Amino acid sequence: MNSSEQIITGRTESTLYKAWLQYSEPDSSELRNLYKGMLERVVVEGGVSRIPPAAVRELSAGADTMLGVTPEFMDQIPTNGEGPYLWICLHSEENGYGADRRKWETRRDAYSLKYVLSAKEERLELIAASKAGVIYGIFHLLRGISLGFKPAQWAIEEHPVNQLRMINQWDNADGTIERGYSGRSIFYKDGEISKDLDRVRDYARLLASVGINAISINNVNVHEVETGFITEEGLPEVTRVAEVFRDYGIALFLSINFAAPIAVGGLDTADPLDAGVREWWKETSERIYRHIPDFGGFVVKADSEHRPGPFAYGRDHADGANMLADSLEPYGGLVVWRCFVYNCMQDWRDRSTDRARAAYDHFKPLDGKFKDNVLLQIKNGPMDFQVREPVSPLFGAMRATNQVIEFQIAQEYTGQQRHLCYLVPQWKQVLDFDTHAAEEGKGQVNRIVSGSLFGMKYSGAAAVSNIGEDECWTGHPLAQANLYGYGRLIWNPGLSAEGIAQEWAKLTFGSDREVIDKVTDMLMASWPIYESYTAPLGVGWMVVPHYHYGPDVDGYEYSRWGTYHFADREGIGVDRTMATGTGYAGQYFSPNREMYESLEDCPDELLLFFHHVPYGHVLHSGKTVIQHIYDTHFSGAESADGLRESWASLQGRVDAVRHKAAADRFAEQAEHAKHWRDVINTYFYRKSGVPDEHGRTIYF
Ligand code: GCV
Repeated sequence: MNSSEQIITGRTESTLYKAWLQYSEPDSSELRNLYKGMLERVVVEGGVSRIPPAAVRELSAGADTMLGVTPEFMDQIPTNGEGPYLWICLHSEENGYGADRRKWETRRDAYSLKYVLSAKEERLELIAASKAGVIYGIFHLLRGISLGFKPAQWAIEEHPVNQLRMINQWDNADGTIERGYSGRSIFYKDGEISKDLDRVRDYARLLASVGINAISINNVNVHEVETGFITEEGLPEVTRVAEVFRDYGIALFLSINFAAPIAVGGLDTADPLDAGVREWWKETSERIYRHIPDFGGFVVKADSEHRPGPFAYGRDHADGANMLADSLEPYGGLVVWRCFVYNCMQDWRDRSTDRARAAYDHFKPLDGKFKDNVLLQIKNGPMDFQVREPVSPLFGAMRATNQVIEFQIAQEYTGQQRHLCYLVPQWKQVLDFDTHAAEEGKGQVNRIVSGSLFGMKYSGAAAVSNIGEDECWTGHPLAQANLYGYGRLIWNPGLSAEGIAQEWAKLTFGSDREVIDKVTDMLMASWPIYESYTAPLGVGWMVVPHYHYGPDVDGYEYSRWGTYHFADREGIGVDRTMATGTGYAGQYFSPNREMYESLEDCPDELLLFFHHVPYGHVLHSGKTVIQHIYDTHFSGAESADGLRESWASLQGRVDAVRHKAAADRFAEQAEHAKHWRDVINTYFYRKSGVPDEHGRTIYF
């Protein structure tokens, strides 16, 4: 067995499985020779035992796969003076870094990679601030070699912008995954944690390679078995998973059931102000840290979609979160408390309740009441991961509360990994959005979630994972780009979505320029394409209830979920203005609130989120709403077919296994986009009676 096989523990051969860790060699023979020499001799300051075994394994595997060399690790600079070498130094506490630094400190994850050429020697220096920093640095080094970095490009100083860079698994102990589109769970089998964690280890490698440092391993809807993970019986199994992630610098979190004191603690209440309940959580946290000393903390969905929470006892979210935070505080643990709280039993006849308002209305009044180690996790938009939503107005509204942004890598409403929808441009747009919570140019969401705007103690991002047991991890082979892109973007929100796509394409498919360019173009076009043939102009939903794949325009219209479009024969859209609607627009800072309030200034792509307009309303584009709907649905379905054709043209340039796997998905997308086109166009033609200006086929 060679060293790369020792690392890729699941399936050794498949290009689908290796994702972006293919490690293809650099094109130029000059670079190959340089890096071969460099990776053959690795000097570790203080000895190889100073750096994490995972870093040693990854470096060995990468050097072997990419360049066919086996590194020799040494303590001393080679005295024979011949040839280049890699020098790794882990800063010690005396140098200002090290163990006593806060676990979630961004500088703790820092590293530099520098090429040094002098008369005496030629070396590449990796200097890291912590063990995790060494791992990140090694992955960066291998990525750079594979991307064909020239020596002069190694003048890199890196540290992440966000402290908490988290993944949320929505996996259940029975092996299913809520909103999972890539097969069954890699974590659980038959009601328990999988005996074989090899695949979990390979997942940890993928995550660490893009800088992820935290993971919650069970669904936020915590069922019976998972409620018991925090008991003496449950913890030894959870500990096995924590060990796998610890190796790669990733802290383990658990989603907890707020009613656990009743469900597994034998108490008759879960009231956060009850002394017995508080004591129970204290004992529970003490027990967890006995098993997992570097446990990250709890993720909590409470009083949301029928999950238990403090409301049952007349308490608020701060009471609930602070009780848990008290119990974790002695160990440095965090409470990540989700803000996805709304009335999911709404009466559609009641036009005064607006689900979009809910998170702000619930949490804004509690600003400043949460303990230091509580972070509020806020979905990027006010509804639920639609293809287009405004940014949640909660960002910026709370100046004294730690905040984490929540994205969904899983494509619940964006094609479920059967359609291509590269979401990094959407996330980037959200992070770049200026909330105007601070003076001109300083109120961007990324400055709020990084903690820099309000000087918060903890901050960062979390995202719902898109992986499962599928050979390619993500259902659609190109959906791997979303997982990769999430990690890269939250490490550095300054990166461009296109740059990330290009980097991913090259690492994944090798250096064929045509493949890289075409895949990058397809990824970049995919979100607008998906938007164009689905729900129009920001109105959202229009999907098959519960399942969320495929069109059903009125599927949620008369339901209890608070997700309506109000289409009638005259027009469509939700009036969320302050003047005549639900007042939601007023939750934004000026001038955003005025922009959304005004029919003239509201951006076209969000028009129907904020306004109810007649079909003849003219957009900034010069088209009427109804003609826009027809045009985008015709062109969207054509473009989806264009994706299929683009991919087909790469046959022979991408290996057959990956080509076939993605081709099947593109064929489904092209067909399904036509279905979307026809359902939406027919629906609006029937409602409005307005024909298409261009006389194209609309089924009546
Ligand atoms: C985990 C949406 C999804 C649910 C999910 C929920 C949440 O409503 O459809 O499956 O539950 O969001 O984020 O908690």
